[in-house]
Amino acid sequence: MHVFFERFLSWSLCFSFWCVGMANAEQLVLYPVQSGIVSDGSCCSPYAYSNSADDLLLVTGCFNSTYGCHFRKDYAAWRWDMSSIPEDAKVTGAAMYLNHPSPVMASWVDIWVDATRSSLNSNYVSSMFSNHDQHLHDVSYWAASYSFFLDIDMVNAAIVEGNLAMKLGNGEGADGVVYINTGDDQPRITVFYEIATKPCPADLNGDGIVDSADLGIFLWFWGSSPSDGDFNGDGVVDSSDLGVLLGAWGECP
Ligand SMILES: [Ca+2]
Ligand SMILES: [Ca+2]
Repeated sequence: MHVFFERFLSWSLCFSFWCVGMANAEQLVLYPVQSGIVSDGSCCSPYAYSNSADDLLLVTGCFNSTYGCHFRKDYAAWRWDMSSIPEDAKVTGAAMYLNHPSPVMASWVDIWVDATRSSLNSNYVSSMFSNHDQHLHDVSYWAASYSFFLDIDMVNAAIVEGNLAMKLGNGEGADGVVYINTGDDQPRITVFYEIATKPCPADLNGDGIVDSADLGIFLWFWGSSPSDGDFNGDGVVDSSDLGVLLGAWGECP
């Protein structure tokens, strides 16, 4: 309903001002498509652990415990598929949100984020130490959640590359297992973006003028639901859209 309202508002303005270029505001919440624990092999008292979602990762079941291995002995990593965001989207903001089942005192946590074409694997996750697009150093918090803004240039690159990856070093006080949550509690990205609307949508053949050629194309769409002829965005091409086309008759502004 919210998106419809924004589109309606956008189109209403479009009609009033002879279709100057407008943009529709959109947002998407993305959950990881791959995750796992990466061990550097130095944990002093490993716990057994397996994660069926991370078969490409080197999973050795090595966790910090409250009194065991501290100081970044293990790392958690995730990958998000960014392909659901259109490549022509103009990203206006993006945030990463980490959730924990209970408040966590986390100190000296390091976070590396990277736009990539790669799936997670041991070599790639290891390379993120020196090859990344954003690095949060010595993060500290005491809460059930933590969030931070993602670099917009990196998010744009990730949309082109196809993936965004994150690696998190446990630091001290934050047991690694708290980061590997499931379902809605997984680390998630909210991306805010805009999609530019066509300045002259009724010009269906793109020749700079709305005339009988466009009307012919439009009538071909009649009764169906192609987005090109559905000027008011209600999902069907009908007389309402015909009114828009006739109202825009003539040269495009
Ligand atoms: Ca035309
Ligand atoms: Ca319509």
